[in-house]
Amino acid sequence: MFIDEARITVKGGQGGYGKVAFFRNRKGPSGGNGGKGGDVYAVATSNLTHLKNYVEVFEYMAENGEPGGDNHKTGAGGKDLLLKMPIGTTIIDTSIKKEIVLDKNHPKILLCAGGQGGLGNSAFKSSVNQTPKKAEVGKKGEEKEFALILKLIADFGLIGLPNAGKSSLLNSLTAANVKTADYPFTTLEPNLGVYEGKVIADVPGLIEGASSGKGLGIKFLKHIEKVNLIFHCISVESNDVVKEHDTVISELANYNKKLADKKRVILLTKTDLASPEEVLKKTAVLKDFGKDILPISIYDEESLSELKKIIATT
Ligand SMILES: Nc1nc2c(ncn2[C@@H]2O[C@H](COP(=O)(O)OP(=O)(O)OP(=O)(O)O)[C@@H](O)[C@H]2O)c(=O)[nH]1
Ligand SMILES: [Mg+2]
Repeated sequence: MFIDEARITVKGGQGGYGKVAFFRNRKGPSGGNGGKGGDVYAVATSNLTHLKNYVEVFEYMAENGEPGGDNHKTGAGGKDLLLKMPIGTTIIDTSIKKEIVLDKNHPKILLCAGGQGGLGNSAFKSSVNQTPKKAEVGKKGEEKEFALILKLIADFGLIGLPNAGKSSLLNSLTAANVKTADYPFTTLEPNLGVYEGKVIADVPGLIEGASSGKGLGIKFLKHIEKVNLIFHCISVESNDVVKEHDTVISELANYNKKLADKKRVILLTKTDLASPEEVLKKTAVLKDFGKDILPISIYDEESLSELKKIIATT
């Protein structure tokens, strides 16, 4: 399970000043009310899988309302601030310990209301005071502290040797934008992405001996223990796809036999780099290891839609 936590301070915008103004020749007050301060909302998005933004920036405030104008004109309201958070985020108001989960039933939650605008002097006109010089300051917006907690369980796991193209696939399938590069161990920590509400985990590459601490080790495999299906990525560039297959599976088994026995689909990756004959040959060889083999390339939309179909129907 991936757990992410953050603590943020949120403020609604302050209401605008009420205005003191008079019609020409002082025939009466004309000052309008200040505009309302903006509200702050949490809004669910399925594109995000982490709270990193809220660890980096932890103070948020909506826009203030504009002051009132002449001719009874009310000031413009401050813009609401919408904080996008991953669907499934638990939001806890720390002062009252009230918690609510951002989900399909609650996709938009008011965190802090903006303050009401101050009354302009027009509002204070009375039988005894035809020319009031009084106006109000806008009310302050609410200010609260929230704890955010996100717990995600991966539905699918991408595994394979370093450089097999795991992260590139995650980027192609989801809105994740993780680093990919043409050298081993580009990925140092597991990454998550979401496709159609399903969580896909990309874990660092496994090498021979990973279970005894080589490379980045295997501790991150705990994050894919609960997946429904493993995608085992093997690059078409590999000279010995069988050896590559066995190396990774034996490391999985050393970590946890059950994980090695989990349902798997082998993805023969980067097929654009080989001739169709070579792709066919390597696909045939890998058929011995499972009935589901999918040749794939991030540059071949058709192959990606096949993969998306598997994800959508699993
Ligand atoms: N031509 C081609 N290159 C690809 C494809 N998929 C990935 N690559 C390239 O292969 C290299 C490795 O890709 P990554 O996605 O970083 O591989 P990884 O399995 O995540 O690697 P580690 O994080 O090191 O374990 C990068 O240079 C990618 O641009 C593909 O379908 N076609
Ligand atoms: Mg990677």
